[in-house]
Amino acid sequence: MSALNFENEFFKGIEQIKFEGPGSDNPLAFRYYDAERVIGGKTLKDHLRFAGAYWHSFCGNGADPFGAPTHNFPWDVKSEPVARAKDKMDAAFEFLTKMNLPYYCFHDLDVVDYGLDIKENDRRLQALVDYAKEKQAQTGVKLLWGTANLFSNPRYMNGAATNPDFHVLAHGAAQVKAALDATIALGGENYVFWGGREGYMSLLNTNMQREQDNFAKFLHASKDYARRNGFKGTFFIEPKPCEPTKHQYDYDAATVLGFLQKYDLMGDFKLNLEVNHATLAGHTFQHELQVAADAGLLGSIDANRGDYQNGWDTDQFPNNINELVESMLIILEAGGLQGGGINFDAKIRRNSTDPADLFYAHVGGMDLFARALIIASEILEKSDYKKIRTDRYASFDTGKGAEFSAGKLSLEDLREYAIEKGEPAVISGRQEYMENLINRYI
Ligand code: XUL
Ligand code: CO
Repeated sequence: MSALNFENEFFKGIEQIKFEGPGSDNPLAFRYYDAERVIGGKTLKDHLRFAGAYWHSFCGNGADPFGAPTHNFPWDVKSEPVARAKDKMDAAFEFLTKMNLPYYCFHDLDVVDYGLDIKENDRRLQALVDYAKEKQAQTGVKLLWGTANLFSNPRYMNGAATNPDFHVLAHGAAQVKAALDATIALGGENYVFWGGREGYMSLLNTNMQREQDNFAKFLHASKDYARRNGFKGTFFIEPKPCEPTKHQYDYDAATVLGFLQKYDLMGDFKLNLEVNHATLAGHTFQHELQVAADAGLLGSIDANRGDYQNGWDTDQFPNNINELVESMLIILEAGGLQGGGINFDAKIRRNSTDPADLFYAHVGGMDLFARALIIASEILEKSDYKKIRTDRYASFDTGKGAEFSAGKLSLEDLREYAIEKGEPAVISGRQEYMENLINRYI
């Protein structure tokens, strides 16, 4: 029996995960994630705002295109959908509590099975929202964001908001309405749109302009509905270049920035960036973070990692400290995530079949982010990292460079300057120096 009291306990024999410090060799303890430790005036808990992802951790059963489920969950046995969903929710809140995850995230279809009857689906979701309200009150766990799954049902095979058939789009809207109602009822802090099927498989049968216009109208209608019904949080678009659709409209951060500007959605929408989506788009995660930060759109993160040898979304748990230190540098310099947190959109491997595996995965991910945050904050405070980058652009701070930055020089003025000053000096970019600097602090 756990020290915590769970009536319907699923992870028996696993106690609440505690911080034991870097010297600990307990695989079920934190070595760096000391939730109340203060860094730069804020606790680690408040910086990181970790969330568990309902779909991977409580629904993902290990099935892949070549094989059957390997994760046979004890909460997934009852035949009546609402009763089975309540067992799953018991398991979810037990895990979140034992894991010290302050938040969770879900799609409508994660919490309860949907059929084809909209009103029946709404009734089922409402039953689980009522149940989740109790669970949130008992445990203090909060909803980071809700979303609607507009990609699994066969009707969405040609898209939801970008479907060429208006009738399908309306079904997507019904689902978003219910998911927004659920998010608002549960005090959800944000709402996510990930458009897995919003894009095209072939341009031969696609009117891209019309689909994107429809997508924007759909987002405006969703936003207006949510605002009318009291939603104060942020909407996030989650970019991904492909998979399942060959070309997704929300390709990457820069593409979404252009879309939000074109369709007048900048005030309400920010980005939820995912590591493995960035690498699929041919970018580093750091690149995506920087694009978002520079545009004031750095909202939230889906934490995971890809596999260097694979070209698809493997959604593995994070384990690359260099990648995360560089990421935390960008996040800290941007003043943190705007409204969001760090959601573990990651799944344990198909052959990780012990109940404890889910805990090891999250312990590793949370510790890595905490460690990266501590290191990045030290780099910013103690090293010449910021100064080197500032100094590199010093020529734009005074004299003609400053005049250029202020928009005061013409092309002819620039030519005159080049002639007057002659050939520029060779100045090193010092990349290896910077790489070593990061490694010194790790
Ligand atoms: C898929 C993905 C989604 C979104 C939510 O690649 O990341 O799980 O995070 O729909
Ligand atoms: Co994601």
